[in-house]
Amino acid sequence: MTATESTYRGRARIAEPGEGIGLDELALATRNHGMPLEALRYDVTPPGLHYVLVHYDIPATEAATWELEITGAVERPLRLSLADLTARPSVTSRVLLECAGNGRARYEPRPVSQPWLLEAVGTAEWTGTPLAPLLEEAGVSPRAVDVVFTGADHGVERGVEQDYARGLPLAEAMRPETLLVHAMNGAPLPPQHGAPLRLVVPGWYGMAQVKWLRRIEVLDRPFDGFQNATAYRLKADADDGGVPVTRIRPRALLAPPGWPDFMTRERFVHAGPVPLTGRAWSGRAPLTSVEVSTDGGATWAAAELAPADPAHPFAWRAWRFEWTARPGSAELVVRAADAEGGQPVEQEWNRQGMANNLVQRVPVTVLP
Ligand SMILES: Nc1nc2c(c(=O)[nH]1)N[C@H]1C(S)=C(S)[C@@H](COP(=O)(O)O)O[C@H]1N2
Ligand SMILES: [Mo]
Repeated sequence: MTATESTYRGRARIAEPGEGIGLDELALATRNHGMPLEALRYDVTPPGLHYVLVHYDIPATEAATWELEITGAVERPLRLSLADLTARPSVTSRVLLECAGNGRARYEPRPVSQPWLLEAVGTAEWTGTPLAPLLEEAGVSPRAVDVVFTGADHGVERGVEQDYARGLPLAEAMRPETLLVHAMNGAPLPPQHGAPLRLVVPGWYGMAQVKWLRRIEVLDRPFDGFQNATAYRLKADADDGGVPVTRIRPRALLAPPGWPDFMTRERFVHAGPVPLTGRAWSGRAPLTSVEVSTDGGATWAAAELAPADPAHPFAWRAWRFEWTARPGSAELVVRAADAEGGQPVEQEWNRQGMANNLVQRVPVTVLP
C-alpha cells in the first residue's frame, strides 16, 4: 500500500488484471473474519464463528451509561438508557446476516475492498425490542421518508470523514420484525457485534444492521449520507449513480465435504455414498428450491430442502443431497432459487462487488 492509497480519496479501486490480494486487503481480511463453512452445520452459529465486518474501529462503549436518542421529524424526541430498552417487551428472533460484499474476491476484475470469498454469513438468535412502538411513542411526522441509524464508530472512507450511518425507508423501520437488539445467542452483545445496542432488519444485507447504535433520526427527505448515496449501490461504472443495495439475494452454500488440503483447501472424499449438506436463504422472497450438480453444472438434481420454520422465517434452511461419488475429479455446484429467480451461473459484475450471489463451485478429488 502506498502513502497515497492510505489516505485514499475518490473512487473505489478496481484491481489490475492478474493483481493479487494486497496488504491493504489482507489488513481488512484479518480484522473482518468469516464463518468457516463447516459451521453451516449449526442451526444457530456458535459465538465467535459468526462473521464480523467493521468499517472503522470497534468503538469503546459502556452499557451502564449508554443512551439512545430518537430525534428528527418526531413530535416527542426520546432519550433511552439500556435499562429503559431492556425493560420493554422483548423478542428473540433467529436471523441470518450476510455482508453485501460476500463473494467479492472472486469477481474479475476484483473491486479492492474486504476480500470475502463466500463466508460472510451467520445466523444468530438476536434479542431485543421492536422499534415500531418506540417510533410511534415518539410520534413520527406524516412527512417522514427515511430513518437514519448512526453508530458510535467514526472513520474516513474515500476521503469522507463520518460516523457510520445508514438510512432505511420508514416502512422498513416500522416492520414488526425490525429490532433494537441488546443480546446475541442469549448473552449481551459482544464488542465486535455492536455492544451494547444494534439494529437488526431481517432480510436486508449486513450494511443495514447498524452496530453501536446511539442515534435514530427521522427525516422528511431521503438520506443522502455516504453509506447510502455512495457506498452501497450497484454500479456498472464509476459515473453510474447505481441502485441501492437492499435485501439479500438467494444463495445456497455447501458445507465442505470430506477433508481439506491445508494450503489449497482442495477437498478429498472416498468413493461411495457422500451426503452433501448445507444451508440456503433469501431475504427477498421465500425459497423455492435448492439444486446440486456434481458435474460442474452440466446436470442438476433437486436437493431436499428443510421446510421453512414458521417460528424463524428469517433464518437459513438446511438442505441435503445424497451423492454417490465415483473415483476421479468432480466439481460440486449448488444453487438456490426464490420466487423472484435463481442464482446466476455466470458472473454479473458490479463496480463495488456487492450482492454477488454467483453459484458456489467446490472441486473434489474422489479417492478409490
Ligand atoms: N456502526 C456500524 N455498524 C455496522 C458496520 C459498521 O462498520 N459500523 N458494518 C456493517 C456491515 S457492512 C455488516 S456486513 C454488518 C456485520 O455485522 P456483524 O459484524 O455483527 O456480523 O454490520 C453492519 N453494521
Ligand atoms: Mo457488510
